[in-house]
Amino acid sequence: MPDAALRPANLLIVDDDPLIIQAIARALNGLGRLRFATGGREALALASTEPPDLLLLDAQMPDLNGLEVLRQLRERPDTRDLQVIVITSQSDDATEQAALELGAADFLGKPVRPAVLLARVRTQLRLKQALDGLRQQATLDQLTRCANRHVLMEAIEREWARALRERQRFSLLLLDVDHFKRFNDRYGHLAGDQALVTVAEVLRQCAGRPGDLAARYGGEEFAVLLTGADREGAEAVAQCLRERLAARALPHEDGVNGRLTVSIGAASFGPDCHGWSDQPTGPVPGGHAWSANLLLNLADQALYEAKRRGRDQAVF
Ligand code: GH3
Ligand code: MG
Ligand code: MG
Ligand code: MG
Repeated sequence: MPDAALRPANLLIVDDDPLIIQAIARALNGLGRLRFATGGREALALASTEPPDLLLLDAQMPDLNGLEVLRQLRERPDTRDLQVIVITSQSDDATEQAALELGAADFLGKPVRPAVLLARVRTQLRLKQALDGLRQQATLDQLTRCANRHVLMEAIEREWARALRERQRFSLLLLDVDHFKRFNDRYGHLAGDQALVTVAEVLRQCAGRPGDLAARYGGEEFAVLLTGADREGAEAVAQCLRERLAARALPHEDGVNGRLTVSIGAASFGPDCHGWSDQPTGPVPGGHAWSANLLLNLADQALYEAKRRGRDQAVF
């Protein structure tokens, strides 16, 4: 029976017996894209290159058994939260308990009963879909689809710790739309919202490398976190932002030169920075929250200076 509320899903079916894979695939036909693996190592590789919505995992496999696969998945950040159903011919309590303790969502015995399997898979996909929705709400800004402030703060803390550990540097740009109150006053709040969406699009275009993060910091302020970027790298991104926004040519009669513009303040952190050697390299009691605030403060001072110098510019 088709399930209108269920979006097409991405499923990974893992069993060392191709006949069982066939039987499972037949039962789940129509749910979306099905991928297959006949061993534990292949399963790990496929799951980390493209994490599926749901993994159906055979417990007994010669190369790497299912529970070991599950344990390794839980250790990797990109597959830590994978939804997994363990399927086994060895339906003893110890295996079931171990699977559940490793976070398996469900546990099924063989032989596979197609209708029951389908019902249980549908249940898990519904849960996954609901969870994805909640995750998006908790991490994305509704209007611009950029990461929200909470995600930004956590990312800065992570990046700071990594910079210390790997003796790397990173940069932060803080960006504020110029005379945006006047823009709203003249063109209306809806046009203002649309302008913010455009700024966010430009942000994503210029900060598109893996590790870059574009976030809405608040109101008409955005931030860009640039992994591994020094001052020159940050300057290049700031220039990209200002050029691409200029190319969109949003009129702003009460703005700078008749166009919607932004001011940018930048801050970097790296081994040559003042105070670097005083930084604790291990885990910090209470976390790294202070680091995010420190860097944001520095970027904010530079932003203030950009405003003071007449807006429509970046200060480093
Ligand atoms: P400055 O160049 O000094 O930054 O001037 P400004 O007018 O941009 O700064 P100010 O902080 O005075 O005003 C920010 C404005 O941004 C006021 C607020 O109504 C508007 N704003 C904040 N969030 C939103 C939003 O989500 N949508 C719209 N349309 N406007 C917003
Ligand atoms: Mg097997
Ligand atoms: Mg502002
Ligand atoms: Mg502003």
